Amino acid sequence: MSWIIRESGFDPERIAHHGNKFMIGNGVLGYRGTLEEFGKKELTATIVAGLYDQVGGKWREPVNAPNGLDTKVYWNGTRLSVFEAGNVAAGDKAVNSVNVGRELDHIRVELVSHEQSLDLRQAVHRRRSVFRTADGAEVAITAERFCSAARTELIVCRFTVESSRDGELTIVTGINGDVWDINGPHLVRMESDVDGAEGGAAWEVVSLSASTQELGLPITVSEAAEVASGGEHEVLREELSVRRRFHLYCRAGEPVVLVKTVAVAAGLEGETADEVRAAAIQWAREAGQLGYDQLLSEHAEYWERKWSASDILVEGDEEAQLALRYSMYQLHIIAPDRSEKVSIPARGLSGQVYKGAVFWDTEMFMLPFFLYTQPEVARNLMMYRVHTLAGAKRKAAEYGYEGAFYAWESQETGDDACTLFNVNDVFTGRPMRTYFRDKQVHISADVAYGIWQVYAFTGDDRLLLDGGAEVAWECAKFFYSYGYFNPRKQRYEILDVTGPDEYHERVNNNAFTNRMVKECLRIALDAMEILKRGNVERYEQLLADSPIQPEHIRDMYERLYVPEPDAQSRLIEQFDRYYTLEDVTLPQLKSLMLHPHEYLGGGNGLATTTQILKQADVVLMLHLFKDDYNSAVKQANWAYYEPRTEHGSSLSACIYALVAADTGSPDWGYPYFMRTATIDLTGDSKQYVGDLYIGGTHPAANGGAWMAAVLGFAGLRYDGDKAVLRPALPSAWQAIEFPVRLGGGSYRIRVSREGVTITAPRDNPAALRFIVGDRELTVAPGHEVHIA
Ligand code: IFM
Repeated sequence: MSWIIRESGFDPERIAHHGNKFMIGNGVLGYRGTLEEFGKKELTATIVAGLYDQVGGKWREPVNAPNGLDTKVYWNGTRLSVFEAGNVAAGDKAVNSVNVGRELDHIRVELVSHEQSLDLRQAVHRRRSVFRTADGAEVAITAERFCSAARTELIVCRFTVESSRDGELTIVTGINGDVWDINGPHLVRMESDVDGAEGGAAWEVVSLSASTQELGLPITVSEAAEVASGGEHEVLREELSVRRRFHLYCRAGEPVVLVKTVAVAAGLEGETADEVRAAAIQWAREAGQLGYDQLLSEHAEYWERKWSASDILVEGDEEAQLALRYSMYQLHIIAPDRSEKVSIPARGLSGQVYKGAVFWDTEMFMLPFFLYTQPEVARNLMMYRVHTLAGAKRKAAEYGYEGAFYAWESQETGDDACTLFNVNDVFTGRPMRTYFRDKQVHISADVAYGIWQVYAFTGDDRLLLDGGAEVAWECAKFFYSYGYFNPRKQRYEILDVTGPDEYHERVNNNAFTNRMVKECLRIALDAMEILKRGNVERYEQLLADSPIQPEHIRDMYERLYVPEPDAQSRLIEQFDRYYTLEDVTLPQLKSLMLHPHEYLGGGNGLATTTQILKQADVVLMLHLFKDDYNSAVKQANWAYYEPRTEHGSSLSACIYALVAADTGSPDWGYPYFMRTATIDLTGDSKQYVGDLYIGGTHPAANGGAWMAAVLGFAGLRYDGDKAVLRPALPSAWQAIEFPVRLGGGSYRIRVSREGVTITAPRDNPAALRFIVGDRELTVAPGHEVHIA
């Protein structure tokens, strides 16, 4: 069963895509899948979770740390680089992919072969490039790297050069502070230093230290490097870099091995610059002393645990198998498994796109994967919302509302990084007024929903007592102050909002938003009861002096309008007067586009006056509240909205897969599942909105792939009390098998064409009730149950 993602040949046009596809990470650091000789033009990036900066009035975004893997190789004085090989040949950017394996007499270096791969099982990135040099030597560069899961401050790289002839080898390696920035430069006062005798001691550590512009936070990247076969070296210090130049004599067939241990430390918890620097030096040196094999083995142990908690087997569909595993890999490398101060940004740790901000993507699309496989990570994700409550309260106050209005684009404080002009018009270059920040109020309900999911799923009220109940309560207060009581209809309404479908801004009574608000109000009331029992003092503090009391929230809950399915058509109108919009087909609408990147929403967008929607909206509601709607309603709405959905957001396809499976049509859902699961493998997603670059990884789609497979095709649901399985396998699948954590116990579930098998290990704390089809059964610790 495959665990390897591989690409052969070098194509400069695919550098940005491969940077995403071959990402490595450990939840604290993300390192793009670029090559060691690459620099800022190739979008090399080392992203530190939770470290943001703003330069002047530009967009606030994550800091790209100095690149500690920067390495260049020279053979008898000639540089070996996938670029140099092609550029010397013809100066044509595309030439390298064509030249692989071809002899050209006018070039000094030929790229004989090139391969980049990712071992998903151990989260190790590899590259191998073979060059033929002017003296006829074949020189192979092999490098492997990982972001240590055991030591989250560390990136480790083993770099090997082997030649078919003797020759002079020079390796220049170190830390490059001249980094790619979208709205930078973020790092100032850059200084290099060398700890340990220069050119002497084996564990001499070089460092590059700087501080961020806005908050003056210190950051240091330190590197210990060792070449096993010795040789001489000197330290090269420049304004924005520190490197070592190793001079070696390379004998034919005898590999030269360089091991680099790179530590990245940032003062996120108030550490001083000296403390940060000292820590980075110590981490890099200690890791260097441990050696590559030891570091890899402790890292691999962590990954073994991650996979044993989550790996899915799909029988009969190799492509789906690999894509699903890859989707989970992408989630694992960005999961904050040791911190509750950060959550997962919409582009993971793949760069500065979308300001490195956390959206509703986390709660609605990623949380389920963690809930069912590593509930402790799910708790961390929601604790991030507890820690950023103050920012959400500031935002509500700024708009004149009560309670907590969570940031549409949230960074480390919870203040909103989303700007009022978030897209530029491609025709005029002018910023367009968008209402993501002001009007996507459903974000506060999504946060409350996520908190309740963790509580209901784990049965553990600590999250609620540790601030979760307060978050839900403040969100409910926000909606009470935002809502409108319609005296004529004697009901509360939610007016002037943008639902998930961002092409229709400032609409009234968006069905999804109203239903989510109702859920938020219910959650707040229940959560406050739990708080009252667990911490009456805090409960009373929250209500003291508050103009909004539980009876107000209850009244709104009972009388809030949620659009219902029409009795005849069974359709739910997406928002008031949606049906009056022009009913064009998607191809008709697209045929009117004058620019491939023009924004279809906003004041003047082509979709705004039509029924074309950007992403699943009503259909998402049908998935989240599946018990409220019968199959006929789900089918009717799926059939109506599906041809009208552009899937312009990577959050859309998985929802259509889920609802198709739910209504017993998994083969309708399968193409949507594949689209979701392969998004970061194919790179087939929008790269621009207006002139805004939005490339990067797609964690929400990665989470959506897991949801479609496990919650959709295997049909699993757990409500904190019982698990329900209603499988609907796509034709291509013979079986799906996966581990889950339910109610504090571990289970292995296999759904095949022959039946369902559930296995519980002996050390599970208690038995659990399952409903499979129309059968009800209990799976006790140490038992395996098969239902034909
Ligand atoms: O959160 C999404 C939104 O729903 C659509 N635009 C992109 C955002 C980040 O993924």
